[in-house]
This record gives sequence, structure tokens and C-alpha cells, in this order.
Amino acid sequence: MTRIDTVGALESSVRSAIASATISDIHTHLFPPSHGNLLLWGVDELLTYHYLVAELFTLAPRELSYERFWAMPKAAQADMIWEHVFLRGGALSEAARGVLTALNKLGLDMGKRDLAQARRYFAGRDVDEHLQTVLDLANIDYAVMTNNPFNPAEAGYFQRGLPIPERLKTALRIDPLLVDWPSAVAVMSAGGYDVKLAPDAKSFSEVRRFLIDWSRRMRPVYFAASLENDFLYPQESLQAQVIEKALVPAAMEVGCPVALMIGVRRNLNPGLIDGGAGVGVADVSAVTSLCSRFPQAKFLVTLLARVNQHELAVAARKFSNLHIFGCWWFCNTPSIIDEMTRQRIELLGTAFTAQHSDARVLDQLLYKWSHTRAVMAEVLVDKYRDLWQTSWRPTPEEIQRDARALLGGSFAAFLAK
Ligand code: HDL
Ligand code: ZN
Repeated sequence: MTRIDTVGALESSVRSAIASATISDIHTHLFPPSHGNLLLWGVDELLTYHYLVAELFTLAPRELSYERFWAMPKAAQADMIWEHVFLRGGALSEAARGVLTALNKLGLDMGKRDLAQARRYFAGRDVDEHLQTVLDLANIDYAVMTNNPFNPAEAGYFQRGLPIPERLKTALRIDPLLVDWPSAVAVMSAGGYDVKLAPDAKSFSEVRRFLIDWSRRMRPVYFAASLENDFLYPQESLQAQVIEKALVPAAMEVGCPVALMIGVRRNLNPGLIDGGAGVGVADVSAVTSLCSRFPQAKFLVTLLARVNQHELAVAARKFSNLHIFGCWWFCNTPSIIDEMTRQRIELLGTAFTAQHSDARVLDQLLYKWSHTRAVMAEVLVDKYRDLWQTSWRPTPEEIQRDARALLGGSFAAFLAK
């Protein structure tokens, strides 16, 4: 084991460990190339990311209506965002800077501001090869997708058993079960599951069968749902019954954690479609109540509001069946990643997963992770420097161990325990 004898050597060891750590990206919206145009990639998809669409409307002239924008071809939408958010707006936002980082990582000199050059590059790329290139460049061993059996297009691809690259894993995303019961019942009934709108015991057993059947088909890493900030538990509701009588029992039966992503305020501005959701403060006691109620189940949780993060980190100290992850969505900005990672290390050591990309466009992996690595490196330099003051001398191997723990290692350990 090599020794580190100076603070300078410590700092460079930490920076190189973070820069070189292999990442497991535990939540994305990527799809297998065999699932057609569900997988988004390329410069026009990067530019029309719903984060940037929302930013366009903070800048564009009032006469640009949502209807007119959505009626445009994708390239025209991208051109408009390039004009307003980048060329006139200055590209300072995280999502805008991210596009430029991603394209630069692919070898495109975005200092030239040449969109046509970027389009020519992607026109020449093969999607299967591009997927591996991006995962390699970002140093990602695997990425977990978001796979919704209630979405007919997604379900259809899985039912055809199309090839899924080894480095893409599945997550069984079941929001309709919790937030749109009638539509979930319609899909399950059409699939031959005897589920009633006013569910009885048989109905809940049939929901469990639906989840287990899909688990056998998809082999998910975890079950997942995104819930609005007003989610409460316990509560006397159909939603609570679905959680208690179907979701958690089925997840435990197949050995999957339940991932809960809480805090969204859906359709704050419907005109923006995916970009129209906002954030609201969640009730963290819903999380701790679930962890208490189901001590044998495992819960992966990320919350959307910055103000919820401290209470969630404290909750993770109290429940060994709770693993917190990511700086989700509106928290995925350098200033908040810094604050959250610092706070979590101070409360949890490395027993959490620092980040997930949430990438919707394949090429976003390149910026979401390089931006996160840069912030994490400086947080960890500070924390190891604090540790150094105690005469404790971490070795380079230990620092690499800790970096990996924060970027997928602790997640793997949580799955295995
Ligand atoms: O519910 C989710 O998984 C969220 O991540 C939404 O997909 C959201 O639109 C998003 O992409 N956030 O980054
Ligand atoms: Zn997501």
C-alpha cells in the first residue's frame, strides 16, 4: 500500500480517484437501441431537452406560443433554443452548459458555435456503437433505465424480447399503480389480470401477479415510482393499500428495492409538457413510516426539494433499509450537488449514492457525470483534508474505494445486503 505523506499528494490522489472512478448510473431514461426511437440521442435531442425548452420560454418573445413551438419540426425547435438560450442567452445555465460539455467530449469544438458540424457528426454515427462510446467516455459500467409496463410502446418492445445491451439494466416503473389507478386497472385487465376498480383481495393478488410477471420479463434492479410532494404515508387511501398489499409485497417477493422519487408538482405549466413540472416540499415522515412499517423491504429514495435533503439524510442514518441517492432534477446543479454531497458525507460517510444522471438523451451522460465529478472532487478534497488533521492517513487505495462507494459501490452493497 503506497503512503500519502503530504496534503498536496492527498489532494491529487482524491482528484484522480474521482476522475477515474467507474460509475454505476442508477437512474436514467435511456432505452436499448433495439427499442427504436424511444432512445434519444444526438444534438437536436440534446438541445430540445425539456429543461431547455422551459428555459427557452423564459427568454423567447411573447408571440412564441407553446402550440406554435410544439408544431415545429425537431430541428427547428433546436434552432430556436440554440438562438435564444445559447447565442443570445449566453448558455450559462447547467442544462445549456451541459450540451456544450457533451459535444466537446465527443470531439466537437463548440467554440466554433457550428451546429451544422454537430449535426453532420451525429448523422454519421451508428447508435449501437455510439451507446458504447458514450458509456466508455463517461466510464459507466451500467446504467439503469426507466421501464414502464403501462406504456404500450415500451411494453410492446419488451414483449417482443428484443436485445438489450449488457450495460443497460431495467427498473420497473409503476407510477400509474399509485397515481392513476383507473388507467392502471385498464392496462392490467386488458392483460388478463382480474383487477377491479374497487379492488378486493383478489384484485391485489392480481396486481402482485402483474408485477411479478413483469419482473420475470424485465428482471428489474428495482421497482420505482415518482410521487408528488403531497404524498403522505400512512394514510387511509387506495394508494396506501396498493403500496401495502401489492407494491411492497411483490418487490420483496422478487427481491427488489422500491425506489421512491418524491417531490414533483406535475403540470405546473402544462404548455411545457415534460418541462412543465415543478418542485414542492415533501413530507419525509412518509419515507420513515414506510421504512418502519416494512423493515424487511428496501427503499431507495431521492427527494426533489433542496429543503428536504437534510431531513432525508438524517432519516438514512436511522433506517438500514433506506438508501438515499442522487441530486435529482432541479437539485442537479453544481451549487446544490456541492451542498448535498457535503452534508451527506458528514452525516453518512460513504453510505449513499451521490448522484444519478437522469439522462433522457444518451449524450447527456457525458456532461451530467463530468460536471458531477468536478464538484465531488472538491467536496472530497475538503473532507479528506479535514480527516488529515486527525493524523489519519488514508491510502490511495482507500480513497479509490470511497470514491467508487459514492458512485455505485454503496448501491451494490445495499442491493446485496
Ligand atoms: O420522474 C422522473 O423520473 C423524473 O426524473 C422525470 O423524468 C423528469 O422529467 C426528469 O427527467 N428529471 O430529470
Ligand atoms: Zn427520472
